[in-house]
Amino acid sequence: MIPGGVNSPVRGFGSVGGTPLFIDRGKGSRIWDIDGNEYIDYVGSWGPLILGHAAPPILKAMREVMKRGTSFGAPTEIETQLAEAICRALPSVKKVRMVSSGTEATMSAIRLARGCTGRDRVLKFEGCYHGHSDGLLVGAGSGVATLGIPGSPGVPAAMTELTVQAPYNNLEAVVEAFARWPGEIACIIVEPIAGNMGCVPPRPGFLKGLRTLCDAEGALLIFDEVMTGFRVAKGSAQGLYGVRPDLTCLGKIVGGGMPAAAYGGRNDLMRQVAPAGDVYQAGTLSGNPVAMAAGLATLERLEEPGVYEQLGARAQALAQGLQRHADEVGVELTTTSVGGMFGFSFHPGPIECFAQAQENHEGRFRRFFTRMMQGGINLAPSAYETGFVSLAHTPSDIQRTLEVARKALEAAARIR
Ligand code: KE4
Repeated sequence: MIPGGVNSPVRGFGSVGGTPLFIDRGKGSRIWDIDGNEYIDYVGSWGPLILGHAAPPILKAMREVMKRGTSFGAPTEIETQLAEAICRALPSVKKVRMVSSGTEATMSAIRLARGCTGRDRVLKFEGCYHGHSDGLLVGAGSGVATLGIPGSPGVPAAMTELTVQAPYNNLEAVVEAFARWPGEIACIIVEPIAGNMGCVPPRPGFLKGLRTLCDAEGALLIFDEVMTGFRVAKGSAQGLYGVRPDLTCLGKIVGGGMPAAAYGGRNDLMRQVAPAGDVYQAGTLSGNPVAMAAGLATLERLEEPGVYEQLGARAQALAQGLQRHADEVGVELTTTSVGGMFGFSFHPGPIECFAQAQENHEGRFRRFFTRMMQGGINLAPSAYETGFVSLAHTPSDIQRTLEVARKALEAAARIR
């Protein structure tokens, strides 16, 4: 009934083999498949469920709103409250527009950057994923700044010719791009922590360097914080690293598990978004009250003291435990954690860009993933994703996960 049996490709188990789990329900850190098998879940709907599955404050908030209707296509107080919560948490965001997916958020932010600068080119980084809008679906580049080539059938070359790609963590390639296309690059869009090639943090100085180059070249800096927003710190990655983007894209957590995302930033830029300005963007369900309720309940819980220390401790315990066991069984593994997100790759390290990430041992990942699933641990079914802990994950969840991981790592180590 559904292409590949899934509504989003990465769910299809294409890189790990076998049949995707059909999920029946979730509660806290756990999910159950339709055969009744229980799993400790580290996908968390790909990031949104930072409070855990079926979190009581979110369900309560949604129920309250739903009693009064589910959608009006008109301004509501609750969308304004979520906008205020976002602006309160992110000083760089003075105005914000709600949309319904991260793809919409990045697509719209890029249109705004082009509209405000009058320039057409966009620079992105290999291995960073910003959703599936045509101009951002470009194939992996080479080691230098390259012009984008279509990453999918159906994407015309004309749509990717304006997309420049550079290796992540490589400021020299960015300097070269600005030299090659002077005055043509409208913006740089970057995942401040790359979460779609495994979990790859920025090298010290990388983000600051992008800020400096954008200022020098008259380009705008867009942080795609769809994944990192409210995931790694109270002020998101921009707060963690102290670099102020001109525009920020958000998703996942700001919708609390419901379809909601956003883009926002400097007043002088956001004022140019229709109907205040001429840069057009629209959406039937943008600011949907039920989704706003889920997002607002999530952000309010995340404003409580100690939540990011707890999330960081859980993710770090997991990453360090995996590293320790891998070293004990003698399998090459690189692990990372930043706030409530973590990554691991069957690779000796270092991993600072997509070309390096691609050198991971996919056979070992596949074996590890399968043994973890059989052991009741649900991980992202791809070596190029990031794992997420929630406030519902307990120290005993981590301990259980590491017990299963030790055996799974031994099995992976047996693959040459
Ligand atoms: P959505 O359109 O899927 O809501 O957001 C696109 C997007 C934008 N920016 C970043 C940094 C993202 O990570 C994403 C979506 N992430 C993927 C996988 N990491 C979601 C899972 C999927 O595609 O099914």
